[in-house]
Amino acid sequence: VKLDSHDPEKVKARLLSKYPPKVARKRAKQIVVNRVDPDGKTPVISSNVRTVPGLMGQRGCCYAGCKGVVLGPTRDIINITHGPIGCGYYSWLTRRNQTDPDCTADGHNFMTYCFSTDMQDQEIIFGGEKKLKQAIQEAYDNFRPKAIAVFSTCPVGLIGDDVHAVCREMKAKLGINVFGFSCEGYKGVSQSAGHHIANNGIFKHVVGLDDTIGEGKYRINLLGEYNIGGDAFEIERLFERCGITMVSSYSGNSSIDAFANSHTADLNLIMCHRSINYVAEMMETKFGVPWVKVNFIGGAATAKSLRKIAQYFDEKELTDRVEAVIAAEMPAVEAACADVRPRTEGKRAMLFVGGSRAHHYQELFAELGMRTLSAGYEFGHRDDYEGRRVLPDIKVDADSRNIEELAITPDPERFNPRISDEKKAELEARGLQFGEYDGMMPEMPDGTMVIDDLSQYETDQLIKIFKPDLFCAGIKEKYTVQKHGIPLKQLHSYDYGGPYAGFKGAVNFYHEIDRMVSSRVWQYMRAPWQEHPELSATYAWE
Ligand code: CFN
Ligand code: HCA
Repeated sequence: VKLDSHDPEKVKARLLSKYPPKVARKRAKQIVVNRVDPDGKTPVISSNVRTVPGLMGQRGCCYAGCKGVVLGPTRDIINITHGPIGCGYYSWLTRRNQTDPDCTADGHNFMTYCFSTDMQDQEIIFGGEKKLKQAIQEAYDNFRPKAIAVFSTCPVGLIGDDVHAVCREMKAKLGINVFGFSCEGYKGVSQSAGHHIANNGIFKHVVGLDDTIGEGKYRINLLGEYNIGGDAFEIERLFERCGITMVSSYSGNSSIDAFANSHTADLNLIMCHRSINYVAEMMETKFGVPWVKVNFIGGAATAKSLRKIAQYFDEKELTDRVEAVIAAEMPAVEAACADVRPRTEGKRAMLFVGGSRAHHYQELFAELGMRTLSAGYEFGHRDDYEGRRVLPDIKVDADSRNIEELAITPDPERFNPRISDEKKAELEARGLQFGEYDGMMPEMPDGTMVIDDLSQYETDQLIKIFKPDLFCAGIKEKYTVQKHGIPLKQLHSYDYGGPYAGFKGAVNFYHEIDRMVSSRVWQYMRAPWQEHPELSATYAWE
């Protein structure tokens, strides 16, 4: 399929032409024109590498990945940021992960608070452990939480505070679970390192603490779904209709008790692989819980994922119920799609976000008849791009050179393979894939530009060359893109919208995208520099 009149190789050359030779060489490996071989193999893309200093990138830090992303959405753990106040403030509800405090009897919901040690010069010079102890005590006295977690920011690692020793001491003193994370912002090359640290910590300190087998015939965990804009609520609604019991989510609207009990589930479903694959792998090794990849972004993807769950349990009762739910809910999705499609068909989008959404959301755009001209992750790894199956020997955790792998072995007392080898082979023969996920590139047409860790300069150039109908990214990109007269949809926070997951979410998304690409307002947009050319500037190297 020819995507556009532009030759992608020429576009690539143009993006690189203004960079100094060393930078151009590095970026050349991260800007790839896609080509999929008949066996599904794609070109190699360099990713999960340090951003070139001086390039304005989209990435966040290790602390953001650990505290903000993976553990932030849990409602009843008090998360204390040990560091200067800006770090806590930055991660205070900006991600729009929602909670339902009515879920637990005690009604604990600490998500609306921002807990921080507010580190000052005093602590930088004399050490911050004393202030951290006081903060933990104060949080305990005021809220009596079941658990307190401590997150380290850059200065903590630089001055050498031992947050783990403080946590052990306070755990013994208070008699509740207190645990710390060495997720200093500078670790690794992006938020991805923080995901790994969060996965390790929650597995080490919480998973497996409660062996009670709860109610429900079909018991699953939903991993890598953070309830942004209420996505997880919509997915849970579908689970309930189908008779599927969610033991724990990781970690949208989750609770410490659910994490502690999650190893008792029959199956792990992975939504965002990038952020949570480590927990899934560790749970499989230690307790024998298998995992399958799901995607609830898009009507067809949602139906497919529900069918995957039914296939795993392989019981007529569940299969019938899943089919009934799909039959009841799909018509509204199809009708909404048919309604907007005449206006969205043929429109062109670009998606640059995180580590999984730039892939997942392409399904929704395909349903709308829209083409993805170019896409990329901020911090995805090679396997997220190229697909795991074509990379059997890749060291998945290249980012995490300085992040300790937990040495996990089967738990002799509690290891319980949820499915026999014969049954697994039978299901595999019927098309259910265990422990597998698809990368972004095998599903994208030849000639698409796949760009890792996109820079602001490249964003401006892509927009000038392609003039896409829609650009999807985050808050840092939003206003510069809009000043080019191109609408920007935030695929992180969803702006003020959502949910976009599940059947109802797909309908919301169709309407939102219709509104954005059909609106004429962007054509009237005049950027300040167009009105007042005297304000225009040129790049130093031009
Ligand atoms: S909710 Fe997730 S879906 S967890 Fe991850 S890789 Fe971020 S916070 Mo922003 S929106 Fe984004 Fe993904 Fe997984 Fe979110 S695409 S960048 S670290 N992400
Ligand atoms: C993060 C969180 C973020 C930022 C979003 C954005 C999110 O990376 O620390 O840049 O708009 O989704 O909230 O990805």
